[in-house]
Amino acid sequence: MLPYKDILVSEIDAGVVTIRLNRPDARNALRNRLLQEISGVLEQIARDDSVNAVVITGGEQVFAAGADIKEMAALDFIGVMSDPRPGYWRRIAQFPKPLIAAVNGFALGGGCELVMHADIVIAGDNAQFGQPEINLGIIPGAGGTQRLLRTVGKSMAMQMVLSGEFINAEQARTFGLVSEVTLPEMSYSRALALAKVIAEKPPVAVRLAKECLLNSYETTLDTGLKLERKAFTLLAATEDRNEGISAFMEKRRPIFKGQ
Ligand code: CO8
Repeated sequence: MLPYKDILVSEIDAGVVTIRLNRPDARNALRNRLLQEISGVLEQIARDDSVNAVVITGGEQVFAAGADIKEMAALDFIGVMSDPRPGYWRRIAQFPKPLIAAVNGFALGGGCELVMHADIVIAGDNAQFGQPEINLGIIPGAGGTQRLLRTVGKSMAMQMVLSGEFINAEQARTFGLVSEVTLPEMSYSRALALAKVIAEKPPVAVRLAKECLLNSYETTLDTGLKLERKAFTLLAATEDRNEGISAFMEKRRPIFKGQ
């Protein structure tokens, strides 16, 4: 992997790479460079068959404090119009492999939106999630009015976006923003363990399952069911399906090859 400035990227470990946000002095504020690095490394990983899952994490007290307010404050109307950030976010959203977030401390604004780009979220019990953009006279701009509503429902999304108030880890779990709450010192190891479990599964099936699940945001039930059926049928042509079924019959562990 290339050296990065705003993120730390681990070596590949059992098919898993960890991306750690690394701007502690700015509370991991998501300046353009940081988002560009995340989207760039994810694009690289998407093409790398030896990586099957990614963990993204931040610091012990702050996952990410949102967009870099100092950087964005310099942008006028034209600047915001031609901002490259939506392109970075789109590329992160298009990452086809499982992305698991381990979140401790504050995940605010763009930080909370980055969490919502993850497929699974493990939170330390000190985590706090919020969309405080309203306090700056703006609104969320990377999915905070759309993904948040689809995730936590209308009332809680309205409450968070209109009041700017934060919710804690347990509330986030209750409302479906995170799947598990752990002790803060356990959130990363739990996310990594989960990523390793998923990395052992047949990669093509994992990829299609993710695609089908995410499609449920975009389509009607009928269209989603058709897409699911097509993906299900497609998997009948894979060697890994034969291997999975043979291994079950032969009472042994399957060895998946991603084919
Ligand atoms: N952007 C830029 N710098 C930041 C940010 C940020 N989002 N958050 C913190 N910093 C910087 C601080 O300015 C400070 O820098 P310096 O040492 O040079 O003064 C340093 O990080 C440390 O910050 P604190 O002293 O505040 O650290 P604490 O540990 O006391 O508090 C918090 C941590 C609670 C995370 C606090 O820093 C905070 O509330 N940050 C802002 C949170 C926020 O409002 N996020 C939403 C951002 S808005 C967004 O994501 C969407 C678009 C934004 C466009 C803005 C256009 C005007």
